[in-house]
Amino acid sequence: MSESNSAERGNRDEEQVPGAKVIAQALKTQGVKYMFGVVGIPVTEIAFAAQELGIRYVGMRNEQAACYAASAVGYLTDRPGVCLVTSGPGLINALTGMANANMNCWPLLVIGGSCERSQETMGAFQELPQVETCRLYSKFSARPSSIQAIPSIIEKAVRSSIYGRPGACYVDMPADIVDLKVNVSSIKYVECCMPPPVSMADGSAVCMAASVLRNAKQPLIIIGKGAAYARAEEAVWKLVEQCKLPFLPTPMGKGVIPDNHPNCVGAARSRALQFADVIVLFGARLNWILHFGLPPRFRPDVKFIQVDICAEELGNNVRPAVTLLGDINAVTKQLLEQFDRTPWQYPPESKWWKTLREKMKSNEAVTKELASKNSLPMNYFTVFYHVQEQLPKDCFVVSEGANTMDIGRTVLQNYLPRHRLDAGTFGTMGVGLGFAIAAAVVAKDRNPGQRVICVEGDSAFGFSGLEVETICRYNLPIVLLVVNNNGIYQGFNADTWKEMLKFGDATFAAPPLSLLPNAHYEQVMTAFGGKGYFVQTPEELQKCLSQSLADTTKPSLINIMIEPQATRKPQEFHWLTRSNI
Ligand SMILES: Cc1ncc(C[n+]2csc(CCOP(=O)(O)OP(=O)(O)O)c2C)c(N)n1
Ligand SMILES: [Mg+2]
Repeated sequence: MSESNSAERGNRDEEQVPGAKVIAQALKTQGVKYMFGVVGIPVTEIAFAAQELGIRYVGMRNEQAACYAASAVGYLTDRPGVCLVTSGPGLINALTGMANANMNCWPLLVIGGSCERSQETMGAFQELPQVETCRLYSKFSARPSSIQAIPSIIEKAVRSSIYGRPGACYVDMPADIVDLKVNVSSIKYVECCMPPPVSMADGSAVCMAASVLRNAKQPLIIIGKGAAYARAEEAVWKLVEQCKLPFLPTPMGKGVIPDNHPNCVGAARSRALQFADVIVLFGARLNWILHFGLPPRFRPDVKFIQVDICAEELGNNVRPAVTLLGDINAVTKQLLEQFDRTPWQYPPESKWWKTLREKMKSNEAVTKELASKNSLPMNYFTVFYHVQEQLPKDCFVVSEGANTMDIGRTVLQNYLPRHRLDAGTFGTMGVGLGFAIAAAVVAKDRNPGQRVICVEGDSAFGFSGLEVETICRYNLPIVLLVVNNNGIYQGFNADTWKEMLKFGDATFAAPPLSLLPNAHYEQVMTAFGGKGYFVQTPEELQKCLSQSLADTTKPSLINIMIEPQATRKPQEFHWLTRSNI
């Protein structure tokens, strides 16, 4: 080696790197592309360092929404988004997002700054036992023992978030580690973790599942968001068509096969669940959303074939007839092999199909009738009918609220997998704007021109309403619809509200469900330079929606006034509907 070369090498060894840069480089090495957060001591430098390395940083207005956004990126891209939060209250604000991600089985990596280690237990600024705090809401919660340990801890956190059943992970970064500078050469980056290994089900269980399905008299396929996450759309679609089976998506399973597919029995959901004798669950859990798989919503003798990535899920609440443990895409292909070898089709002229078709027809007729009512103020069905008319087929639909989400889900169609994001398994209000921001940021990168429609109840909107500023700051392609009934589930019109206040102070007189009548939520959007509309009639809604969709230069918010006492159509089963969340 020449003298000048060795001198150069010596200088490089002396080059110092701060912890913040090591963290950013380790994240980049693990394939992280998106970071959402709120900066503060000691994490601000991490956000700068991430941007320098080409990781997109989206500054949000509250850690809760930032965490929802990061988790949605995980679901959409199958690499965890990072939520960067400051110590103490910043981290605590992110806990709902971690819990929500874990409940939804979405990968997420939260990085929390924390106080200097030498000040722990002394009453340091924003001091909190953060690793312990996060343990309950994550798969993995740890702190690197030194700056040199950062790359391996981050690799482990990213890997844990996507391997097995995906979920939230937490890495704690004390201020002294973030700020410490060490020689570049003392840091060894760990190679990007391998993609999750693809596990397959036991061959004899696959044979048994095929045989149970062949003998079904009233079969049903249920497609959950686990199938969406596993990118199993092609295989599940093929199975449904090849075997001519009726299918039902769970809320976020919508779009794995398009909602307008002739085999979709979503419009006869209760009937399909109640009378199916064999049900294949593709990444759908028998939790409250599926009424625990128990009577009276299901037959007592229903045979479940459970396909899931997580062994601990198998057998929850009901003893399944067959369990297929493995990657949903790979296992569905195994099932397809069985039906390729010995072809089988469920007879399309069966009584079961007839029952389901009749029920769908009658349910659709009731929905249509409600939608066609032209009395004012509008009802939910009229609103969603007009929205559905204009919805671009490839748009993301984000939704939350009680009636708004429940009714909207039945009318608004999804045609693509992973294009519906809602309050999910945890029933969390406040996720909508964060999810919409995540979808819009990903869409900008992957599919420019794609729109995000975010359908919010007026209460749901309030939880993270100021993220409208974030939407405007980054000029994201989002159309926000606030379905405004002046309340939570139901509200009151301005006259009734005024009358009620005559009975005393609002803290006693106003029903807990009520919100301020005729609130002008659209002004939140105009305050930050976006387009805002206040609509009261179907014609105004049609016009403003087409203007909003046509204007790709600005986000917009349409505040849609509806009848405050409007509800769902009569239900066969009232208990444990989605409105109870
Ligand atoms: C974090 C959180 N807080 C409270 C609730 C209880 N909750 C369920 S739905 C809902 C809001 C429903 O009202 P809105 O969004 O206006 O929809 P609507 O039913 O009126 O259409 C609330 C507060 C919840 N699910 N999550
Ligand atoms: Mg409401």
